[in-house]
Amino acid sequence: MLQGKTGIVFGVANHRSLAWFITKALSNAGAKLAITYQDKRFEQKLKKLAEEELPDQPLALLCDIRDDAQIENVYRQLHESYGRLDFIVHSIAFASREDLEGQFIQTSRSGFLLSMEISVYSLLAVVRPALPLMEKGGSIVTLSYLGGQRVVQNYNVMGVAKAALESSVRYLAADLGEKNIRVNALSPGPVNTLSARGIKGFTGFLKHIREKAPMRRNIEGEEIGSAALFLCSDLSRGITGETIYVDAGYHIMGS
Ligand code: 1JT
Repeated sequence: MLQGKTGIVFGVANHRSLAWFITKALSNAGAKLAITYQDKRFEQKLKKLAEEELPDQPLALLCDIRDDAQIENVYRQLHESYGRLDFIVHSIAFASREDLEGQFIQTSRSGFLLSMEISVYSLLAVVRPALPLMEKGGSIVTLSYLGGQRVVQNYNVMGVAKAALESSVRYLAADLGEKNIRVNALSPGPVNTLSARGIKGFTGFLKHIREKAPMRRNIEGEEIGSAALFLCSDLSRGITGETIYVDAGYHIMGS
């Protein structure tokens, strides 16, 4: 499905990362890939994981998305190795633990700004310098969550960030449509990742979703990988500015 295409996935932390499930799906579909990780501590583990689980070894690059120089460096290396770019997957978010419990109204200025910078601005920060490499068009995919559309207890500042992210998807889609670059979001149901772990009541939350969702189950990482593959491939060539739920139908329910 992606033979002859080149892409980059931002936000791989470990084998549970949604970015990792997406990387596997894209690699298995024949894409040439680069992956980025935030912290040098992840490097060895990720390289080993890539050797064990991917058919083709990706460029693995360090990238703190708060640093424009590191982003520039990533694209410089990508340009040298692959010469061009067809798709970008942005799977990056952050909020302080204390902002993901209690009341939204208690969110500090610094917590709010940090979450918005890392979870929202980073999308623009990784897309803008990629445009010269996307001369033949392309596909950009980011990861959202239902808490950006509805009030989901504890999601708090991340909900506000995801609302801004989904809006950013629409504005970017409008900006980039004439270059044949599409911009879309996936909105998965909750999955047990490093980000989710340690969130108060997360296990009970997964159970609640399982009981309410039309398909009576949670979502698996592979299903998010498949949806990302669709959005990165030409199968989705008529779709831009959209948020697609991958949640076993949970979001359609009223009660
Ligand atoms: C972040 C975290 C972004 C957890 C996230 C996230 N997007 C979805 N989740 C899972 C989740 C979290 C909560 C929730 C429901 C799902 C952790 C910090 C980094 C950013 O509340 C019901 C809190």
